[in-house]
Amino acid sequence: MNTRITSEQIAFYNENGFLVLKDFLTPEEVEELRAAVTAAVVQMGKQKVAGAGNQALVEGETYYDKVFVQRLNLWKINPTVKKYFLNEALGEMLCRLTGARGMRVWHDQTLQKQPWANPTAWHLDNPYWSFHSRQAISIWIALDDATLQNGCLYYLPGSHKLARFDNVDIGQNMDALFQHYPEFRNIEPEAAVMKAGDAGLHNGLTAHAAGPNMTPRWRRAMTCAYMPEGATFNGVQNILSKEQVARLQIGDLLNDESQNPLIWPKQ
Ligand SMILES: O=C(O)CCC(=O)C(=O)O
Ligand SMILES: [Fe+2]
Repeated sequence: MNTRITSEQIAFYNENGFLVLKDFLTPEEVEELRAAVTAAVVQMGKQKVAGAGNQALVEGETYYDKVFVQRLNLWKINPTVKKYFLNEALGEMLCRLTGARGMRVWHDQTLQKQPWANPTAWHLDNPYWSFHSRQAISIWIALDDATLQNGCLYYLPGSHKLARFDNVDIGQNMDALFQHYPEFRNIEPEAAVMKAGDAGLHNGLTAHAAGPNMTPRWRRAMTCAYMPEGATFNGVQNILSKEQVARLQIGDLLNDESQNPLIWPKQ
């Protein structure tokens, strides 16, 4: 895992709200991570979120189920996934990019576009989550080559600076976000074509999307969203179980090590 970044890359990330890292993983590492993700997905069956209290949410046959196969919090059941995403050096890199003093896992997720998958509509991530922060960041690692044909990501440069925290309920329409943010309409999207092992980083408020998969092969990715240390509960349930939400008040520090482990700095 190559977590070295230059000050130019940090400046690019802060200006544009995203950054693509070539050869983030070696070919051996991609193979190891891909195998671990595959095993975890098989282990989970139709259950979408790993861990106790999450049995109810299962995959169905809706439009959204055909955007991608989505399985979350694989780190809780797979030590290899945990090794990659709860990695100290990665946490330090994310802090350098965002300026946060510490980083916690929010949730990981594998997003696997099946052959002929629907497109991923334009959206912002952070408004879905149980905290609000301009320093939230996600890493998206390509497990297969991601191309214009099979549904690579697209980012809207600079959109993180204009975005707000209110959630736009994204449905099937690719353009729903632009109705809410007319100021995004003139921004030229940046396609993030990647080789397996390359990684994209995006701010939790950067608008992003992906095309459909127009190939008979899978486009698999493994991603993880990170929450800066010090973030507090905003009342949104998202990935938290009912039991966890019942114990939280708005404004409480989100620092449960079993749900949101601190990956940097290590105590
Ligand atoms: O992989 C995709 O199609 C969408 C990725 C995404 O929305 C994310 O990583 O936040
Ligand atoms: Fe997203």
